[in-house]
Formats: sequence, structure tokens, C-alpha cells
Amino acid sequence: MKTKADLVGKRLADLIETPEIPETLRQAMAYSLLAGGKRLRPVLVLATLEAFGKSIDAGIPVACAVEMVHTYSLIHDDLPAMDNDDFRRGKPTNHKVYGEATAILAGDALLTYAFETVCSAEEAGAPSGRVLRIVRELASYAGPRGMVGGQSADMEGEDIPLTPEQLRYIHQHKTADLLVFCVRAGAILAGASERQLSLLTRYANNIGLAFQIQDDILDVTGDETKMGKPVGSDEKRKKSTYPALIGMEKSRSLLKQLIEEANLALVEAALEDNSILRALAAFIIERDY
Ligand code: GRG
Repeated sequence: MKTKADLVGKRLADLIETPEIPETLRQAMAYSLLAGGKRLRPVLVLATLEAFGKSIDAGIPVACAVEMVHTYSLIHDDLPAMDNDDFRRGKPTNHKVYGEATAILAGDALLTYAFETVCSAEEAGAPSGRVLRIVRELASYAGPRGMVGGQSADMEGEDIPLTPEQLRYIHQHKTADLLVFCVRAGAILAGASERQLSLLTRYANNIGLAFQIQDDILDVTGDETKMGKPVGSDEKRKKSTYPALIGMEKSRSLLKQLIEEANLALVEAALEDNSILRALAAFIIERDY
């Protein structure tokens, strides 16, 4: 994970190291993009390619693009009009450093630059038909039927009790959809069959939901300093979570069940080597940050 994360980090730094971007905007983009995230999404893209025994070269632009989309979503999520957070990963949020207008633009810039970047997978050797499919899927999983839709439902569900189905909808779209994109994009680049794609989608949906439940559990039990949050930062959030809705014990057993389902789908997909994807599924529930 670390080697892949470092590789993507270096490429991201190169991509925004250009005098063509106005300096303040460039600094604001770099501030959040190079702020020490786990790089889970890029690693998923590259690990999926490796699971098919393929070179990761054509996956690097896709991996960089998804990290840009993820970073834009965090910058916008932290804005006063949304979650109004002052800290992210232990540092002041983008708008606290650069002001709201520049933070909005930095998010917009990362979202649009992501689409320019993903297209360069073609120059890195990916067939254009596969790149086109990935562009469409990125728009779809990150857009109104995906992550943005989930964020909207999350905002509307604040301060009101949600049913388990409503909470699942929010988690599915706000969090899991981008992880699903990563695995599908790696598989599409690798030339997976439709059956393998659908099994890997099942794997990703399960780890995506597990990722969010673990996030909710860590909000209750985690060391907030380790997670880069100021102590007590979640007290202002009146959002439904799995531990609040079904209790901690049931949340933990649901987590285990989701990872088992994810691993079953991996086995059925008959990949060349599923060990890294298995390890990533385990990491998602074992992580403490
Ligand atoms: C503003 C369109 C829009 C969407 C925002 C991602 C998101 C949707 C909101 C962030 C709020 C949040 C904490 C969601 C839970 C899951 C999540 C995406 C956590 C952060 O992802 P990590 O842990 O972050 O991979 P790092 O810091 O490692 O990159």
C-alpha cells in the first residue's frame, strides 16, 4: 500500500506543479491534495490491476484522478455551508487557510482536472474504449446518482431519525460509490469479463459499506487526535450512524459479515492473485484512523 500510495503522491505533486495554474489556486489545491491522506482509493485501482496480473502503468492517471475527486469532496464537505469543519487530517481545513471562495475553486479545479487526468490513461497505454467507459463511470459514481446524491441525502437526513434503509442509501452513495468506481476502473483497464466486473462490484460495495461503518465506529471509540480531528469535533454533528441505529455490537458483527461477503465475491471472481484485495478488505475494518 505504501509503495503505491507514494507513487501516486509523487505523480499528483508533478501534476499540479505547473505555472499554468494561478499560484494561489495551485497552492490551495496542493494543500489538500498533498495533505497526507491514506490514498485508499488510488491503491484500490492499482491493486485491482495487479489482481489481474497487469502492469499498473495505465492505472496511475486513473488513480490520480480518483484522489482528486476524493479531495474535492472533502474540501467542499468541510465548507461552512456543509459540515463547517475547522480541521481535517490534523490541519486547518482548506477554507480556513485560503478563504471560502478559493476553497470552492480549489474543489472545482480538482474535480475538472480529474477528468483531464483520467483521459491521459490513453497515453499510458490504455485502449480508448476502456478509457471512455472509465470516464463515464467516474462521472456517474461521483455525480448526482452517486457521491453527490449521497451527500445531498445525508444533508437532508440531519437532525431527523433515519430508517436503516435510508442510512444504507446515504452510506452506499456518499462513501461506497467512489470505492466501487476504483475497483471497476482497475478491472475495466485490465480487460475483466462482465461476470468478473459484477463480482468485483459486489466486493467493492461490501468493503465500501464496511469502510463507512468502521468510520462511524471510530467516531465513537477512536483516538480523535490520531484520526487528525480536534477532540469533540463530532459532537456538533447530528447525523445518524450505524452504532447509534443498531448498537455497537451489531455494527461490529455487520462489519465482519460484509468483509466475509466481500472475500467470497473475490474468490468467485477467480483472479490471478487476490491477496492484495483481501488485505485491503482486512485493513478497512482493522484500521484505527
Ligand atoms: C461534497 C460532493 C461532496 C461529497 C462529500 C466524502 C464526502 C462526501 C464527505 C466526507 C465526510 C465523511 C467523513 C465521509 C465518510 C467517509 C469518508 C469519505 C471518509 C474520508 O475518507 P478517508 O478516510 O480520507 O479515505 P483520507 O483522509 O485518508 O483521504
